[in-house]
Amino acid sequence: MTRKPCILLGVPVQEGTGRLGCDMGPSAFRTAGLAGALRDLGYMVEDRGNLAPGPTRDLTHTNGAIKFLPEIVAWTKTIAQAAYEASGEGIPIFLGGDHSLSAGSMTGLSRRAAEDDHPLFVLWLDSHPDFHTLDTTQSGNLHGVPMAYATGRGGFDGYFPANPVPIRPENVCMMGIRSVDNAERAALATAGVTIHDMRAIDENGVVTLLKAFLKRVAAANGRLHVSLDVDFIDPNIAPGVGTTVPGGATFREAHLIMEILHDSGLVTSLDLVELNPFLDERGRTALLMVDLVASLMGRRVLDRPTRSF
Ligand code: NNH
Ligand code: MN
Ligand code: MN
Ligand code: MN
Repeated sequence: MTRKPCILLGVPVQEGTGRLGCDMGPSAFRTAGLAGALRDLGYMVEDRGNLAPGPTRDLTHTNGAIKFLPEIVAWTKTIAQAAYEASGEGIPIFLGGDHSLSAGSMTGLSRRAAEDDHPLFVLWLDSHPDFHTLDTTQSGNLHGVPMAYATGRGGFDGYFPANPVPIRPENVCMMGIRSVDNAERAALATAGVTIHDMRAIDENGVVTLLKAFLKRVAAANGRLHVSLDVDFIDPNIAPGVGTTVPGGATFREAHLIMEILHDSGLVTSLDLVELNPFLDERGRTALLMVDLVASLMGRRVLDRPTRSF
């Protein structure tokens, strides 16, 4: 069986968060052994090093809270192009960097998927929906907007690059949500995005919720992008992130999600975001993330027949 190569793309963007440190994320993923873990599973791995943003242009917005708009716009352009190119060659894995990088990855991947006649679906694993527009963000941190941009919500025109193939909100499933701002809550009420907050996970378990979504992806012959924000996981086991939110996914829930995703055979790309090595403890968050990627890509405890989902 020939498998597609894994293409590692470092994205040391940190201007989308309120604090420094995410620029060291790609380096920490490499130090934690990501490429080796993938090679051990039999993948060809091509590490393309780190991307760099293009030139910035002056941009001002009426929402004075917004921080680093020119920088994030420049990054988004670069990342979208890299995502478009890499997804034609293999399985792109974006090593963040803060979650603003997903504005670029999702739009580039969606463009590629549409050209290949597949709809793009997104599994969003995060404590936050990141569904602010430029007009509604109050923190001004642009890691809070990528999902709104990628799904084609208004207000990005003239600032962010054109998004040629907006992702259908119906094709997005969020899990782990437990911190939502008022403007996001209002927008999500009618957007059509599937949202499983922590309560839904507690009441139903991750298996039922995830399998229902994967069935939809398979039925639509879709491609599946997974966007994994470190703060999806409980901060007790994943402290290396700027925005810790208590009550997150356990080690077992996170691994189970990864294993089921692998069994589905649907995942075609991955974002690993918000790792802040400066806040980590002896690399444990980076190592946990690498472990989760290994499960997603096929590491298993025992051989078992691949179960349908
Ligand atoms: N919703 C908040 C904001 O927009 C927090 C976003 N922070 C994240 N997102 N870490 O995943 O500022
Ligand atoms: Mn996020
Ligand atoms: Mn095809
Ligand atoms: Mn988050």
